[in-house]
Amino acid sequence: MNPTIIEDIKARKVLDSRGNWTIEVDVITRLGFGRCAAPSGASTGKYEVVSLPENNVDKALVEVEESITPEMVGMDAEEQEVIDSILKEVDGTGNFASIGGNTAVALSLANAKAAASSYGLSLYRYLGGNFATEIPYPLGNVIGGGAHAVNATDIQEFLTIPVGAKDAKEALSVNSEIHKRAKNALLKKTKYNLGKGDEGAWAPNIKDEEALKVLSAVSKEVTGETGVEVRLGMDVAASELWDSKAKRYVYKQEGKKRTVDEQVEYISGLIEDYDLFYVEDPIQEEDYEAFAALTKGAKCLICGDDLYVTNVRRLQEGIRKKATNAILIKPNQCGTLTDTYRAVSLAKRSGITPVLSHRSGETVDETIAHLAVAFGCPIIKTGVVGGERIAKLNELIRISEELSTQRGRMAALQ
Ligand code: 2PG
Ligand code: MG
Repeated sequence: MNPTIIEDIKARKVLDSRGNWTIEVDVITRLGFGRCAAPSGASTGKYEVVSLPENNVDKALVEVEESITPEMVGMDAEEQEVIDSILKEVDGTGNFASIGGNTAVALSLANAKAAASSYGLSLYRYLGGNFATEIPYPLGNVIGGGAHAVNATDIQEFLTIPVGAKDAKEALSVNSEIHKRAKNALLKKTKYNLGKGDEGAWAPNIKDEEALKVLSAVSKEVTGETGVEVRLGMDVAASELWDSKAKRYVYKQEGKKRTVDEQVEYISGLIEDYDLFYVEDPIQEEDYEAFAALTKGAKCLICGDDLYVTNVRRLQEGIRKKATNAILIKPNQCGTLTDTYRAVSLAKRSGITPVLSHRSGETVDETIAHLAVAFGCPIIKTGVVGGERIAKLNELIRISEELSTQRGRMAALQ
């Protein structure tokens, strides 16, 4: 009896962290069960696969019931590539404009989880085998604005990564301590005028460099007390700042507009001044050349998110043009596990660091924690606080527990 044969599929709509409807899928195999809910972005890349908007989740449900379930039932969930190509065939548009990238990603990941569960395995172990050994460093959003908050910083995310942490628990506790202390520092700075953005980051109405100063001071304080080295990062989400007609990056808080060259210079200056470890989308999504100009001299990770949209062809172009040295990996940008894996493996083969990431609209779905471990991504970007963020972070704790039990067993055998 093959334990991974798909017996049934159920799709439903559930709420995400912004209170929008999203699609959740259950895949039931002979001996297993997998569930996954699709996330959604606010600062989405122009070249992502198409997500059916929230008021169209009902259409997605009909699609799953009428055209996808009849194709998938009876198939082997272990044949992930075949399942993913069926999703593309049923869709027929090349970018999931018909069934929705959100529908596709929920089905694709739920399928892998069902296959893993059929063998009694965790998803990271089923996908990563014996290569899945490392817990990624959490890159957490502490302060932010842009498309994720009203009237806050221009740059979307100011992040911390506890590079000196010895394990997952220490890493998580350092990031959350920084988040708590940043609140007090920002309350003073903003005269108690402080809210939170979509990802749980503090959303102050201050200039970007002020945010960097606060984050830097607070991180140093926490490092001083814990001994854990912490580095800073940012997601500029520059496509959101780019005015394509004026050909300028528009910073509202500063009242400044920057040309492409000025943008490269500005970001290089911030990298230098704040010893940044990580900078995502410092340049808008069409401009590989300016990305390359920045990456050339940068002593930090320059990561493409909207630039690549987890798309192998766009990554190939980036590699040819030496645009970045890191790529953000978001399964819902490409719609299938197979394509996600292809992007990660091309990146790794090419010396590009893959960073597994959440979206700003999330559920408590924990799948990306498993993908980061399975694919050997050294960094996971998934926020610091909020139920939908800690769902992934706490899963890392569980995975690390499992990994150390296994290491203990191996050691006992030697
Ligand atoms: C990003 C993400 C996640 P969104 O830009 O990297 O932080 O935001 O999901 O809104 O695209
Ligand atoms: Mg981004």
